[in-house]
Amino acid sequence: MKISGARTIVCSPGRNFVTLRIETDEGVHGIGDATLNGRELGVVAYLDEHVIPCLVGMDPRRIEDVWQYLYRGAYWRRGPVTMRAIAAVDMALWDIKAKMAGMPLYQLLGGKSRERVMVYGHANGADIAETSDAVARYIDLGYKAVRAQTGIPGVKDAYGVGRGALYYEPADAALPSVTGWDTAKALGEVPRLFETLRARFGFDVHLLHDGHHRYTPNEAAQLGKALEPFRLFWLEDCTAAENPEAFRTVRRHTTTPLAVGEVFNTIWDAQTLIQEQLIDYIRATVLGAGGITHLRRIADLASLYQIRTGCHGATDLSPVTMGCALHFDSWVPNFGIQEYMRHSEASDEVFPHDYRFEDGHLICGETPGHGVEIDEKLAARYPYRRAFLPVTRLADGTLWNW
Ligand code: EZ4
Ligand code: CO
Repeated sequence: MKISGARTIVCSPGRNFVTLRIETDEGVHGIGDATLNGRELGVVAYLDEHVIPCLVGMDPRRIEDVWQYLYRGAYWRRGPVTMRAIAAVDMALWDIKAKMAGMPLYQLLGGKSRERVMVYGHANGADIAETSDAVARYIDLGYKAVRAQTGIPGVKDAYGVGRGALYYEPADAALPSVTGWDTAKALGEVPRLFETLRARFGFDVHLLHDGHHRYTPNEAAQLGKALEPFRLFWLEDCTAAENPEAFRTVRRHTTTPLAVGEVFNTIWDAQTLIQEQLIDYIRATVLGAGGITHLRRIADLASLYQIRTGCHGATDLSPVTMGCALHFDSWVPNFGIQEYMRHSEASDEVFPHDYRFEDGHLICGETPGHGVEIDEKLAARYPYRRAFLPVTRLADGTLWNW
């Protein structure tokens, strides 16, 4: 059996997506997601010029060998572009293998460890009252877990504050828009947000918060400590993780559970955080971290230390990644939670899928493969439009972590 061809498909049904379609000489095809928010065409060029020509003629059943070929064989390892290209190939090959087996993908991973996958939604508002109402809407929809972000008085567009109730996409402009930040104000406002939410909703709903790399280790420790009475499910990306040792400071000072890893590409990014038990949840994704083949290794390492998974699941990944993630989540023994930011209706139509939302959970389908396809005719109606993530500047003009 041979790979007879492959091509990238770029479309923008509400936002940009890069999709890889792999064909085989036996007529079975596979679909993978290669979307890198705000840098989409970098991955398209990498796939078209440097991956697809090598794939043609390879045996699509040798998923592991193809992975090693693209990772070791490139000499230039790791990085968001390379690892998303590898992830797209990996997703498509698992799709092909599962279709050939006539099984939903989770069966090939070892079968289901759970019936359904708990997800969390994104509640946000311009201030605490608005965010609190947004949390209420998610609870009404059946969500058991909600991430809450609030605007901060006097700060322009603090992280996570979107437009629209269920749909929030930060990559929204043809040139990066400029947002503001003020750590001192956030350290007062964020604990007030969670105090308000616990007073209104009690402790039965899981609450999460994303610091989006904005605090120094000491500030992150202060935030974690201040949030302890409100028993968060997790505090995400409380400080930047390029230097994983920074988390020793945070860990020493707070028992608030910590989650990190949506920007991680490989197991090496997560190694110190996991082995020193500096985090509680690893947020690496199928798309970001080299596909199912590699994410499985990260999850297995994490399982040795009782660290659980919490796959990134914002709209910057297509329903193809969400489909793969749900098969992975249904299998992975050390599952924690799955992020679920709803796609726009147009995105859902372009990517027909068989997973469904029910009572605060997502349930993967039984279709052979990962259960997600692309309607290319429809996709062609939504051409690519350049879109950047914002940048952040402090009041004095200093560029900060977005
Ligand atoms: O900012 O997906 O936890 N979720 C997040 C996301 C990211 C965007 C970047 O593309 O931090 O909202
Ligand atoms: Co995040």
